[in-house]
Amino acid sequence: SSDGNGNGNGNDDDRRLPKFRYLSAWFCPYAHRATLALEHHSSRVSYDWVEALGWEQRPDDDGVTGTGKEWWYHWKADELRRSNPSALVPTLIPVNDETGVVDESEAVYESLVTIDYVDAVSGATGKDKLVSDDPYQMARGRIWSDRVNRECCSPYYGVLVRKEEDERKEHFHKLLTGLRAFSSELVKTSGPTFLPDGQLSNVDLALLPWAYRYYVFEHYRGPDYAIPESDPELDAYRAWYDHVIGLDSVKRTLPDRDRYLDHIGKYADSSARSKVANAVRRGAAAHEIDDEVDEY
Ligand SMILES: N[C@@H](CCC(=O)N[C@@H](CS)C(=O)NCC(=O)O)C(=O)O
Repeated sequence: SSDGNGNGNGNDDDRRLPKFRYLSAWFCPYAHRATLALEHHSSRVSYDWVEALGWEQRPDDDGVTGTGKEWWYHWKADELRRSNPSALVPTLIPVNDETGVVDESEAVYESLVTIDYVDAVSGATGKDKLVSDDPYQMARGRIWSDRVNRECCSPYYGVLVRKEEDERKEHFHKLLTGLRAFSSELVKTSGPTFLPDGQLSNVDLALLPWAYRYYVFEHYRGPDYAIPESDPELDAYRAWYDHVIGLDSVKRTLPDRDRYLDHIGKYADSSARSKVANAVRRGAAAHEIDDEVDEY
């Protein structure tokens, strides 16, 4: 299993492990959540990475972008269209261990759901779990994965896709407010992770792909869009970031920074066409994709 990006667990002796075809895209932060869960549990689940989405440039005949170039998703694997009604990555398709039969009728998608699902099938126990056994912590984790998704992940696209400076600023401030809220929530536990005692969780994995990608703001939007280095309200967030980004299971999932910068430039100059980009252009949030309206 390989995506050309160093991912894939390459586990040969995996006959007894739950197995998946993992429909992904190297650049996609939503898919990155699933990758992080799969790699956290790499000794307990097995997967074949399938690069299922890519870019293709098409001419901007109608002058839609104002940039003279328009980019569309290059292609989507047929497998992705068949198995996920929204045809989005990440999508996990179970493979029968004994027969090798691929069961597309039991595909699992929506990145936040894939984390919990991988955790459940992994059979992990105790502190290895990404979803706490403790009912309060489980509920708190659900509240906060949704919240970071809305407040720290979705505004990322507003900063990049919106064309007016005041709109970009508004999304950036929303994101900083979300990060400060997350930071003060972190202080409630012993840290540095969201759950007590350094246990990694679905909340950490929900935010991490975007936290890793915030560097693109400064490049495309200037120094005012850097996440402040010395803001006491972000101290816990900083400690959290330094910890999670250094974990071995995380390090092997990180896309190359320059390659990603180039990729996301298509959002930053508004020439990208995708469901997320289209939703954000019409003024909706990235978590509010509408399959009918945002189809391209
Ligand atoms: N809500 C979805 C969003 C996933 C998503 O938007 N993935 C993008 C790639 S980053 C995609 O598949 N885009 C294809 C398209 O826009 O049609 C999730 O959390 O999994």
